[in-house]
Amino acid sequence: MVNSRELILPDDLSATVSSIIERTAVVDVHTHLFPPQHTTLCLAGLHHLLTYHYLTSEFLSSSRYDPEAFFSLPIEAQAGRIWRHLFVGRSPISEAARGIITVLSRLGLDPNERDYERLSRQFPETAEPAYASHILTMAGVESLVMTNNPFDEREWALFGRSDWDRDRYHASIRLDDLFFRPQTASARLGAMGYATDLSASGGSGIVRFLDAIAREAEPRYFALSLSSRHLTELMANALFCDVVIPWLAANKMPLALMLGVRREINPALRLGGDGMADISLDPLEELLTRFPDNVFAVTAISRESQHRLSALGRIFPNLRIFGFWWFLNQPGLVKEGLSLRLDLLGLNFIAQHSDARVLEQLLYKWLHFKEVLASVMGDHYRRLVDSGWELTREAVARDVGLLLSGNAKDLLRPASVGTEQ
Ligand code: FIX
Ligand code: ZN
Repeated sequence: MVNSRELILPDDLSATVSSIIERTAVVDVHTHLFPPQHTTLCLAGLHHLLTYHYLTSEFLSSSRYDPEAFFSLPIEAQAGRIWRHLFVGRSPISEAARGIITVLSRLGLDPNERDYERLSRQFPETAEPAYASHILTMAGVESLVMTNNPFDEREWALFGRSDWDRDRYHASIRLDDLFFRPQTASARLGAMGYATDLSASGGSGIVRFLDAIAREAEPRYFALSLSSRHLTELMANALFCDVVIPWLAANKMPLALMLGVRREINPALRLGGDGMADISLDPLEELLTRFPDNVFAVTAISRESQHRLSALGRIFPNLRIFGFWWFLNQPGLVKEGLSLRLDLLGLNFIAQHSDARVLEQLLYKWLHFKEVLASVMGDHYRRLVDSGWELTREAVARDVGLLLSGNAKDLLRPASVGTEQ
């Protein structure tokens, strides 16, 4: 029997769950953000918010504006056109468009200002460290994980600097180029002094490379974004199965798999032209079975994959499910998916990642997600209480803490790389 003073009264349940969720700090396991010290890659401000690829593709597909002509405009002209078409000519009803309205409101600006030049003059034009830290704090983001491509020299330069906060900005190493753009990877490996034939001498070159980049970046995981067909191909790829997977296991380094993307289905739209692919989770099931000593953090993009993914999460201890990715990150689908995950997995998943590319997106992505989480958790707790369970504030805070940060911290525990294998 729980001390009755700590119990949440039925009438207070929804409000209590909402306020606990609102105040709980999050660990954001997947973003495309960079620390503000990396001035060329850290994106912030209204022009970048409005030219987010979710919005450029919504604009280009609904306005029929010529993509090439659009992308040749300066960024402020692109942003102005998007504003006038999606925010003045119609209501900003899509999730990405509503996100802009949430950001403006949270920053104390008037989202009903129709004149883009006037609006953009009011928007903070800074990406200074103090401003970035203020935005993270406002968004309730305790720490976040970047996406770091070791084959992109400009991005990788970050790790040559020591003036940024490694406790708040964690690295993750994206291996897409290694497996899906081998020519780019080989060229860069050659430039860094590694053998360009990756499988040469049983993969010892790539092991040296993995050791070196992991020591430099101190990543919390390695990652691939891919389709199920790609994953099937990887299961027959010696570099993947005999070199990379054993290296990850030996170094206790998780591999994040972001499943279901098909790149460049409409290249004219640039990043906004990437789409969704096939949905079979057969190769994932095989991977989880074949490599029980590896930890796989998985998110899948399609609604159709969610049921089986959750079932796999209950069956395989080496699978950590995270977030609602990209085309799936829409309030209706998140609501359905969260409810399914809570029903099948209890509290054993990482509730969300933001995928933010522009600093201030953290403000809307986490707020919108927390609204849905509060409603779904509220319903689940109500059913539990109706069944006779005594619920306390402490229990809710503990559970929400697991979903928003505890399970993420467990995945992101630092590994020490480079020790004898
Ligand atoms: O591969 C990824 O990490 C994707 O999230 C991105 O490629 C995609 O462009 C994106 O920003 C989705 O939200
Ligand atoms: Zn991403």
